[in-house]
Amino acid sequence: MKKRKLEVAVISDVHLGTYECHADELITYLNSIQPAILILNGDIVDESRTAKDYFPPSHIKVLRKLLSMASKGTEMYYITGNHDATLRKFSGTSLGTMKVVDKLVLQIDGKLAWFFHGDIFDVSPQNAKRIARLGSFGYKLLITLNRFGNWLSKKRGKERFSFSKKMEKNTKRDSKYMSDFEQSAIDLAVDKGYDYVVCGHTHQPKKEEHETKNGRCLYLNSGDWVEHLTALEYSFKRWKIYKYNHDKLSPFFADEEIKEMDMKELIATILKKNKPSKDKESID
Ligand SMILES: [Mn+2]
Repeated sequence: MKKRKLEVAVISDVHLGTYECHADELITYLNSIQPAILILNGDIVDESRTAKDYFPPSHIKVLRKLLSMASKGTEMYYITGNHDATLRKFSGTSLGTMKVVDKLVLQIDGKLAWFFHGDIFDVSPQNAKRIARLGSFGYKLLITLNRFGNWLSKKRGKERFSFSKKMEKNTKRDSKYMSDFEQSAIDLAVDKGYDYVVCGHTHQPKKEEHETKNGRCLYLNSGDWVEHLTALEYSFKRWKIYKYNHDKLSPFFADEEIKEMDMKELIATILKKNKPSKDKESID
């Protein structure tokens, strides 16, 4: 079966380990593409999930599929989100072809694309923008502030991570929050001279060109695999929102190879392919 060749594919907010995650549809999608670069833009595994023992075979299959793609030469970036924040401890490390980062800058066809999950704006988009202007230090500070918010709500006897959950349930749908989120991302990106700013977190797939007094920027959001089942794809020098429910799929075929491969074998294959990075991400 022919897979669609893509230069870059971006998925986010998969929330593996929750009942709401559409893992089967995601496997079907991943089986239909062959991206040179795959960016996992946060909240792929949901560590704040309520049902701790829920991690069905289809969810494990997604992880295996991702490892298999990495072992077959797809350059992969795992950008941490608020639901997989444990991984932030490993930021800057790499497991062979898979790199764990908090944010990423790639040069694509001469344009600069800035990727980050977007939870740094939970503090308040306006304040976050000011702090994020402090560069790498500001970004780390925002992550710490959000973690402090989670810790505080836990201390007060509330459910763990209720802070971010509350943000996602009530505030994200709030159109003021949404427009502040997008505007802050765009303003920061324009400041830094980036052509594209690519987020997740809001679960709202979007592609929108913005012009500010300081410059232009394309805002992109990969949506989610909970409700919208969307991804971002870059090929033929343009970005496109892929919608599972509307776009034509390459017919599904079972990836027998993955089923047979055992986890240790996969990790060994990835580690063997450990090659020096091209330093593309060191721009910021
Ligand atoms: Mn998130």
